[in-house]
Amino acid sequence: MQQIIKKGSAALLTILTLAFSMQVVAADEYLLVIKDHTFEPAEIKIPAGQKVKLTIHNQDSTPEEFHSDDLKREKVILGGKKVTLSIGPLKAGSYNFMGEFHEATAKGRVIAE
Ligand SMILES: [Cu+2]
Repeated sequence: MQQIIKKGSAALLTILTLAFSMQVVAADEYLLVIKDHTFEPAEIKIPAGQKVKLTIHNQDSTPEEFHSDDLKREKVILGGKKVTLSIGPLKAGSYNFMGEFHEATAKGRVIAE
């Protein structure tokens, strides 16, 4: 009986450890949606001094180019597709980005703090 309990606690510990590491991964990942040639959200806050993943989901049917001189990133995302970029570690500050194919409406910024 006691052995069964021990095995049970080990399994529970494994589940908790797994859940914790998954949460850490999720916290490092940010989602940016392109819809109607705009970015949602237009402002993304990330921790300064830390490398993060930015997943951009283009929900429009036309291609868009995520372009940022500040972040030194440039990536074409086809209609309906997702792309994951890694950004940072960044110094505290504001970093502009835009959709180069729809500059008039597709604008946003990353705030590192
Ligand atoms: Cu460009």
